[in-house]
Amino acid sequence: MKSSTWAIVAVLTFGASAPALAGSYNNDFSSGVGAASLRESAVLDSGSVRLTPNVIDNLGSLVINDLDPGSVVTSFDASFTLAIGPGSTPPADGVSFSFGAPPPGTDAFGESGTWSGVAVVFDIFNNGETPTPPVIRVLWNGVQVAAAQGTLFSSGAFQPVTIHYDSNGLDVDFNSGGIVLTNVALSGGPQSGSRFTFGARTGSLSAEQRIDDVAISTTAVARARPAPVPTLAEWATAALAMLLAALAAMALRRRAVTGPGSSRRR
Ligand SMILES: [Ca+2]
Ligand SMILES: [Ca+2]
Repeated sequence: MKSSTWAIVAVLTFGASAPALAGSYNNDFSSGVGAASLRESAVLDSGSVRLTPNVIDNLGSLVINDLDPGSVVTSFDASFTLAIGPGSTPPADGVSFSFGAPPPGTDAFGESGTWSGVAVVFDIFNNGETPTPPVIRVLWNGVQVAAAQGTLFSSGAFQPVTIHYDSNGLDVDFNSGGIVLTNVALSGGPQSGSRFTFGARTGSLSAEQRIDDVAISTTAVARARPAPVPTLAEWATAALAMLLAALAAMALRRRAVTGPGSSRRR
């Protein structure tokens, strides 16, 4: 059999596998936010994104466009730097990194993240959370699934954050080992249409809250399963059925012309 025939047989027998897709967003915010949008109090300022100023009652978000339209993200790597401060005493309220569905329209959101999906919450003010802030909390569809306490306020210095997700779960590293969470399970994984976002809020107390040097890369697979490819046996069965039908039609035609029951002889 020729190699091209073997290739066709292989595809018919085993089906074509879905190709891996990939998306990315990289920005040092020296000249705009790129394929993303700023909401409410968030502004491009001094080469970074200032999500909130050190002023009470502010809400600001950066929403990155869908990196993998129509696909499901199966793993991602995100890194950025986070600066919290100056602020009031105590400072409030915190910053979120999310991969989920942001509110529709242009509404901003704060430290609790998007309405669905995963949110990594850098919570600097105690609203009664457990454990007590300052704490990094991981929310999955709004439910806390992991948390680790540590210092988050940095008096305005940028500190590195890395976040990794794959089939083993979510890993978070704040300030090069300062606060670490590993293999946090996200049951069911991200949904198609999820977007990477940052949010921050101030209330009756405040803090300046900034992000910079955002780098995100994904791997993804197509959401819709391709139509099943018939197997070789199914092709053979279909071909045999067509052949039998053709033979039966020919036999009937012959009987109609020459057979004893032919209407021509009546
Ligand atoms: Ca920058
Ligand atoms: Ca809080």
